[in-house]
Amino acid sequence: MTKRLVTLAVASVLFLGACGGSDAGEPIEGQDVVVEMYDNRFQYTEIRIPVGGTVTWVGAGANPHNAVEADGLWSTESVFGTLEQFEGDEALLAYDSAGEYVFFCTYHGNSDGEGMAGTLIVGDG
Ligand SMILES: [Cu+2]
Repeated sequence: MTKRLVTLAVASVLFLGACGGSDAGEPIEGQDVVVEMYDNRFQYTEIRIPVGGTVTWVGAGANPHNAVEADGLWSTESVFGTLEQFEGDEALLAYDSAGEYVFFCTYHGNSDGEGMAGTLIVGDG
């Protein structure tokens, strides 16, 4: 009985640690990356993928969100059909050109990389 209670307590601490919002701004790197769009920030603000890699942009908040490249080179609208992605909505984009791209949410950020925004680095940038 005692042992079980201790296990539950540890699990609770881990759960709080994962959901405490301390992951804001952490970088992520991978071939196929999933990035949740919270109210009102991106799960990751620095994303690195190889040329040919993908990012799945997932709505994960009560507000509508999107990811738009600062110069309009790509956006989740192109595959999702609208700039309004809500909780559970997914837009998968493949990136075939190396580059360093600033992206932002048109509702909660701007093309200067302020507010809900981040940087995607494809290949060597
Ligand atoms: Cu947003």
